[in-house]
Amino acid sequence: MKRIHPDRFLLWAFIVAATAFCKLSGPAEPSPTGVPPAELTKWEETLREAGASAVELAKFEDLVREEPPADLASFEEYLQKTPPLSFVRILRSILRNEKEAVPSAIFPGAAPVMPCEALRRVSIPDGTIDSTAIAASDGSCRVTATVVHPPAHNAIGVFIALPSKGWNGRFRGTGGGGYAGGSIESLNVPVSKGYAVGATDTGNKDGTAKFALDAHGKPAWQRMRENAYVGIHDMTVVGKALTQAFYGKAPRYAYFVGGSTGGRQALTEAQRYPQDYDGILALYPAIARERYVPAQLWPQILMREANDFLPREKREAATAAAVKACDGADGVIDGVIGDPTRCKYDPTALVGTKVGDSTFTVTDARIIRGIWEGPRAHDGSFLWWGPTPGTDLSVLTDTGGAPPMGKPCEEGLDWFRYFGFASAVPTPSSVEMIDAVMQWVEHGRAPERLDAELMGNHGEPVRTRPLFLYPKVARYKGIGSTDKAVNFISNAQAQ
Ligand SMILES: [Ca+2]
Repeated sequence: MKRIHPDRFLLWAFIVAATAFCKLSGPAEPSPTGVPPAELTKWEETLREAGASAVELAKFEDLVREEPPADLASFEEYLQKTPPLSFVRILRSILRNEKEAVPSAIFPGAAPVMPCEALRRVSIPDGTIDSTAIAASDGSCRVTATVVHPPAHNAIGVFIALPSKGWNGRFRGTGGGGYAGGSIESLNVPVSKGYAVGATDTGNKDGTAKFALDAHGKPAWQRMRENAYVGIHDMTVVGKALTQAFYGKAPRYAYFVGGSTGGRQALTEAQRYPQDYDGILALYPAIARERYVPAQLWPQILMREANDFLPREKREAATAAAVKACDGADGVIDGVIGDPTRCKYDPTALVGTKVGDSTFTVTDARIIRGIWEGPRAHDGSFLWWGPTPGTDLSVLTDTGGAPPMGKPCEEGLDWFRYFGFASAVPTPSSVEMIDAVMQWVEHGRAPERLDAELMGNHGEPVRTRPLFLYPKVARYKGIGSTDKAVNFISNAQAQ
């Protein structure tokens, strides 16, 4: 089974998606079976130079240690292709998410009403309990179950963790990443915060896309449905039943938290099984895969059709010009465009400018405009969105060699790199967002704003910035540090 470290949705999704993408263009390299100590030291030295602290390096070692040997090749490839600073930011994000608070107990003093092993006898719809065990690491009761549905009878694995003490009265479902439905590892952080928590492999045991075809190469529709939404619902039903049996009380609230594939699972849960959860946090949902994955190739198509492969200097010049033109619209010149969707900069302004060894041409400007606009059909109709002006285009439009040629595989890798951490833009932590969802569900207070943070070299925020409900955006008050959220208001307040 594909393993995912808790709160590693992003990192994991990058690796799987990048690997899957690259496999389109060439055969995979065989996997090594471990990381030699000298190599590990080399990686750590690189990360230290990029500003990683001792705590962050320790977390990195944990990640490497927990990575199954079969996945190390893609992990290594990811490390080599990711700018070290981006990887350090991922480590910071993981550490930040582990700081989630323990919510107040809804049933103070609630305790198990039966031993963990007695859960073997609980009956669950369409399934069986396979095992129960007390986890040595945290003392929680761990249950594995299998759910099957006719006519295919695929085995959907369900993993549940129940705190032996300090249950906070809530159930939490967790989602997956890439093609994997979820993993046992994602139980660890929530159960340590007192949640009864569940995960599922959705029947996709190896975490690849192979499940989509049957042994005869035909679409395996039932397995696809189980991976898409049935498995998450099954996990939720089983998780709630076991929680009720173990504590003698149903959970008062249920939450689902997922990012990437987990974010897509979160949205589809809300649509198909609205009774399952009281609150759902859908982080960076990877929806419409059949459109966004091909859309990554659009810049390469534009360059190939024009036979004009833009060197890095031209892409960077266009990005820098867009940032320069639109940066101030949010009231502060800080290299961040507050609302890039409203940036209407036209790169035609660069035509004739000397960039590196060449001159920016009309064709270059047309390609940049087309990239920002996004894929369009032959008749000009909309297919998908492009990256907004100001996006680092090196990530989407990679070229190499002399004369320069397109590098689609790199582009695919970099797309995922871009979505995560390639920029210096502050992001809200999932910890804060989970709290916002709980405040909304349990106290009826919907979030008006979230405070985003950019983490510094020692794990504390170096820049905070409010995020408002769209279409509101943050505006600088004009006084005080531009690195402090308190000095920003929404554009609606400013008017
Ligand atoms: Ca700005």
